[in-house]
Amino acid sequence: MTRESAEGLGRLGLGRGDRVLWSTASSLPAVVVNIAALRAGLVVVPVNAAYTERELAHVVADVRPAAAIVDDRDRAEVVSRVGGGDVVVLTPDLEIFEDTPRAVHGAGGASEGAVLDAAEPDDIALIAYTSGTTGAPKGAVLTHANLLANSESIALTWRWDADDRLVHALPIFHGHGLCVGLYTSLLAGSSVVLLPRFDVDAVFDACARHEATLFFGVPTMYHRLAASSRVGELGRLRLAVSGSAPLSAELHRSIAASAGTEVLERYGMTETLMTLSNPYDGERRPGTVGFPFPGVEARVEDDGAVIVRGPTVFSGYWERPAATSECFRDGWFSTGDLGVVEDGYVRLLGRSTDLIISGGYNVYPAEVEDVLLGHPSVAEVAVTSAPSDEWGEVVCAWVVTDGVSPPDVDALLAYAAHRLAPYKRPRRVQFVDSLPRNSMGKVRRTELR
Ligand code: MCA
Ligand code: AMP
Repeated sequence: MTRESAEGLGRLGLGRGDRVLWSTASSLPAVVVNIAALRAGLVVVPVNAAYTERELAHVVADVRPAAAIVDDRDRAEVVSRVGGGDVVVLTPDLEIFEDTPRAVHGAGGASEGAVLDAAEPDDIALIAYTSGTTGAPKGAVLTHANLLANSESIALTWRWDADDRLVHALPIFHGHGLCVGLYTSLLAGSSVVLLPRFDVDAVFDACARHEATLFFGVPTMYHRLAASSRVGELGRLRLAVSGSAPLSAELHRSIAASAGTEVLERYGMTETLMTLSNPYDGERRPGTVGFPFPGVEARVEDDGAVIVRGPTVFSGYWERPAATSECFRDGWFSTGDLGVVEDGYVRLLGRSTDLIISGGYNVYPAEVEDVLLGHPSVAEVAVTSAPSDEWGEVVCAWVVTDGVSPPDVDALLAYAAHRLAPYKRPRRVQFVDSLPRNSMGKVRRTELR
């Protein structure tokens, strides 16, 4: 299937190094075309399918794709318009959307019988967009060697083999669902039950019906699974893994008590892929992310900064040399996370940046603030997080109005909804007379939290 799909991409004129934006819900054709593109030496650019026009347009303008694979007409239209009419816009089945070009003016690629899998280890495989502290998402450039190192070390550490079966309910366009879930399943030769979205009963049903051995989730998913009367069914799995956000020690222990399974918590980032994991054998210590994966080195510096180095770490941000050099020192990548080491286990303590993690998705306050400031009645705004049992953190906005228009939460949220993906939208809006600032004029966020 992936050969046919790769040949289809080649016939459109796509060739090695061409960038293909890929933004779809979970489906088999979407997975097939992703693998086909990698086999043909194309660069896949995964994009969250919940992005609004503003967010999608930023990626299109930044990465300048030759083609895009999307599964709805609205996104097809945005890509085509922002791409200046040069982008071939396709469904995952490689049907061309109306009013978009029918061929790429490029080098041309895999025609029938062409050699696939010719990419070199240092060729770019993915450009994965991740929010920067400046508010504008940057593309993390990951090579084939990065993806392979990631999947090899995961498979080794978690004893993943061809007999395994993963119930996959994560979005496929982020590192967790794509590089950990899908690519490692393929490397291990195991099987995947791909669910269209996360739903508690659908997960338990799929685990039972397909005799699954593996489930991976973000803590919000475990929170919901733990609240179900069926939580004990998690105990039938060989391994349940949590990542992307902190799993509370309390939730870890409650699942152990009710299902008899110790969730294995691991840590990673889009830029570094997986770097730390609790052990498969031995104590899975609640509230910690364990030890470095094979081949990865990790250190906690005197100021608590977690830095990592190894074959899974990316080569830099797409066309942003300054941002790239800022986060590397002597070959070590500075994660922005803070931690301590206890008996060799790394315990994460928070972030050195203002990043908010809601349900496993990253939200940068600066991006939300920039958007809200665009509303005509907003004079000043600060975005912070509030703790939430279900989501980990939720987004809160503190707003000073222009003093003319009356505060109107609904209008502000409607404005945000047009410009921000659902997980970035404020859950709480508080109108205040002024924002607390230090002598430099910087907002003191800790006072607002
Ligand atoms: C959905 N909503 C959210 C979130 N997700 N709000 C805040 N934070 C979120 N994460 C909105 C919905 O749009 C909806 O808004 C309302 O919340 C309730 O939706 P609900 O149906 O309950 O949510 P859901 O669709 O079930 O989604 C929850 C989820 C999802 C399944 C936990 O957020 C999710 O799939 N998270 C995983 C993210 C992930 O894969 N992160 C990996 C990136 P309204 O009511 O307005 O309609 S990190 C990574 O990849 C690195 C490498 C790593 O370490 O893993
Ligand atoms: P992303 O940039 O979307 O790949 O998210 C990476 C960030 O998610 C990391 O820098 C961490 O802050 C966070 N993260 C990932 N796994 C964990 C974990 N197990 N515990 C706490 N934070 C995590």
